[in-house]
Amino acid sequence: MFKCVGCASLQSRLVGMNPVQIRAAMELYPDIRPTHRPNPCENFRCKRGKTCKMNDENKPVCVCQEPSECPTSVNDFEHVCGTDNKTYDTSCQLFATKCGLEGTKIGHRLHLDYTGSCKFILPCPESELVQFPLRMRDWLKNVLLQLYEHESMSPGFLTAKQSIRVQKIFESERCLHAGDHPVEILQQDFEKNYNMYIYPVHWQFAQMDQHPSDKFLSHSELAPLRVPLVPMEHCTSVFFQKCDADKDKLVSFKEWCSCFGIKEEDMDANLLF
Ligand SMILES: [Ca+2]
Ligand SMILES: [Ca+2]
Repeated sequence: MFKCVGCASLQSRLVGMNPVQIRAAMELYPDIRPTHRPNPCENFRCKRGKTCKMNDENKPVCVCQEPSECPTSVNDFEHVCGTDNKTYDTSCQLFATKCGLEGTKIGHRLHLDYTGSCKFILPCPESELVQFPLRMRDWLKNVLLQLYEHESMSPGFLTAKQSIRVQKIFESERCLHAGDHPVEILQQDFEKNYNMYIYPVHWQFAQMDQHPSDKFLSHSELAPLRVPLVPMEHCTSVFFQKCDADKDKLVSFKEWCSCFGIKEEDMDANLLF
């Protein structure tokens, strides 16, 4: 927030001045003018693709942003590939375009597919698709263990409850160390130490299920995990599509768990929160 050094003393000096003197003082120090009101759009949040504008009644409202009003990319890393297989200069441009298509089928289907310009992504063979959850499960477990280790240096990554859950995995001597393990080892470890994998799968779901927190993941809730992975792991898109077993465009908690081989009895969503 703007801080006017010396304003307080100035304002106290205004007391006792005649109107002309006050006007002169205010012209010298415009930031103490009583008309200096905060912009109502300043703290008014709009979803991606929209921007705040004042309507005819002088109230802040969210309207579609013009793609041409988006700041242009500074480097190639800002390009994104849409699910329409078109490269957009920035994610702002993609979401502004999507907003402009609101109410149409094309707009409904347009999502951010992955970061970077569109490129040819190899098709995912069934054999690799089977390996995907194995590697991802192991990775999720390692992410949590890393957060746990960080926690000792700079707390705030995990809640006390989460820390207790991860501590159990961290302290287990049987825990498979992070590394580039062959899929056979990952499979064996999953069977042997199944319990260690339940929490990381639950935890990742809860991390993403925030807008809203309804035990279903929408395309945009999955995006933070999916988007950076797609250009690196060519089975990502197919994997998440298959996760949505009933094809309602949402990945439910049960669908998510079964994608990662979590047993029915360990799919209690009440464990999440
Ligand atoms: Ca949700
Ligand atoms: Ca579904």
